[in-house]
Amino acid sequence: MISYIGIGSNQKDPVKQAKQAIEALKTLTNSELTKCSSLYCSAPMGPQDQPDYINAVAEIKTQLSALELLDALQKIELDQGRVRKDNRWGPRTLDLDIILYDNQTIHNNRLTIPHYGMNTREFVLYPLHEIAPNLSLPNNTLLSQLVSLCDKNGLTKISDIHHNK
Ligand code: A4P
Ligand code: MG
Repeated sequence: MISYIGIGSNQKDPVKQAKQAIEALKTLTNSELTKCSSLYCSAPMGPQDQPDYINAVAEIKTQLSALELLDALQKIELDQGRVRKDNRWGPRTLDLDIILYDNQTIHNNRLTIPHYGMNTREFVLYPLHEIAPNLSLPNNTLLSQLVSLCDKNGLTKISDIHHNK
């Protein structure tokens, strides 16, 4: 299965957190990191009294089920000091979201895939488009179409990291 993982951080040296998360993704069991976007700086969505975010998207090839993948990602979040709080969209050291899992649509009590916010979030769409320009969603919407409809909202590329496997 090919899956796309959204990476976000706005606490405790976000660039370092994002890079550390990418390193952790390289060590996922039964998986291989196949691509990773540049790091991007984005304005916070949600409460504005929090720092800017660093965002990126990684492509992995995995034999893990979607739930096994979620468990593994939540372990990485915890390893990097994530404390789950009730304040929705508040600051976090690391957030790893499953944006897409193969061409599947999944709805259960732990997972919604495609990720519910992906269609309108510039910090998901632009990095994803950087590494997968020809992608289409399970409902056949073209990613490039979503990108063209999505304001950049100040999103800037801060570094190019090229990962070949
Ligand atoms: N869950 C359901 N579907 C998924 C999925 N596709 N991938 C469930 C991952 N998790 C999924 O997540 C809560 C629960 O969502 C999980 O236990 C899982 O079972 P969480 O990470 O504990 O909580 P959260 O991330 O705070 O909630 P939420 O609503 O997912 O937040 P978002 O939507 O991820 O937004 N601004 C910028 N610029 N950049 C950002 O990255 N991120 C957020 C968080 C807010 N503002 C931001 C950014
Ligand atoms: Mg999340």
